[in-house]
Amino acid sequence: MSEDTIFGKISRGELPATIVYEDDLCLAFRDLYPAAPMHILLIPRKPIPRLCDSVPEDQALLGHLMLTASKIAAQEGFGEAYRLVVNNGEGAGQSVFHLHLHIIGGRDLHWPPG
Ligand code: D5M
Repeated sequence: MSEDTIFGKISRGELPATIVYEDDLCLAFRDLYPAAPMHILLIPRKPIPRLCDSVPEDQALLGHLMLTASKIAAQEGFGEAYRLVVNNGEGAGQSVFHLHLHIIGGRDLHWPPG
């Protein structure tokens, strides 16, 4: 699992992305292959490969991601019905090994997910 992923490159400005939010700790951009009409990815700048690789020192960062996701959902007009998804590991569908939150909305979301 390399630390340098496409999301690391986007974070450093080496690959293009449609960025909708950024601060010192994280940035958010539109998913290139949206699973719903509204689909944004929120990543920490720190290259944590999977959620399960996070450590107690990441507590404030993880909290910041959750609060920022809520802020982005409001800013981008998701309304009150949206979903946050973290795929942890290949078996769960993770394909980019740089922690990211999917913010998904703009259509009816069913449960359980596939
Ligand atoms: O989610 C990885 C997500 O990353 C998936 O929804 C496609 C998206 N993706 C892949 N490459 C790009 C680029 N270059 N820009 C924006 N979005 C991208 P996972 O949970 O790992 O399956």
